[in-house]
Amino acid sequence: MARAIRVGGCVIRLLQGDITACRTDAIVNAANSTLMGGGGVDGAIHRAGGPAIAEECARIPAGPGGRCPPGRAVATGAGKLGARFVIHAVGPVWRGGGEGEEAILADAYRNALLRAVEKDCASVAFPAIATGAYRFPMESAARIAAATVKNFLAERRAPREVLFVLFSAEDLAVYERILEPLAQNPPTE
Ligand code: AR6
Repeated sequence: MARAIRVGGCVIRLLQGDITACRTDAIVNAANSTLMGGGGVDGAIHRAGGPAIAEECARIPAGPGGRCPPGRAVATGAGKLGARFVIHAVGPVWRGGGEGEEAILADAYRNALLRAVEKDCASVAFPAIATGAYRFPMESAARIAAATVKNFLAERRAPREVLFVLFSAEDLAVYERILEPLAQNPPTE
């Protein structure tokens, strides 16, 4: 099963665990539009990173769609985390798939990658955005995540390393299955 694939000189890797332990340049947060924290991975990131992250989020001006509407992403510092930045990306709430959820999820990944490139990040860790409280089906979310990241890396050749960090062995297995056919040129290490 594929745990890593190469794309345009970059690598996509799969890991199981807690994303707050990642020492990548950036950690992506599955946030909500208020950017004021919540449960799931968002709660874990704010707890581990400390209050500096929420303080910085609070200074981001809120528009009609909140500080960060679904599909968008904003970068802040990472407080006490081992990363340099947290990139807060907001996924769609799953409402059956007829409300543009797939396109919004792809936008969230693309915009998070754009923020990472702007901040010169060589490595970025993603959780499975929208697959928890927002109920996006894991299989379809994994396909969108893998395809969007792969296309971005093929075109931009950055960031050099993208990790997908899955909380459960079951979710990791879904990603492994989806990455497998994309692994035409697996790394040798
Ligand atoms: N490390 C890696 N993955 C995790 C972790 C962790 N520490 N904790 C949870 N996951 P969710 P969403 C996985 O609910 O669906 C929040 O309240 C989890 O198993 O965190 O985008 C926000 O404030 C799941 O696969 O995010 C928003 O209101 C994935 O992370 C809302 O939830 C995403 O689950 C966002 O919902």
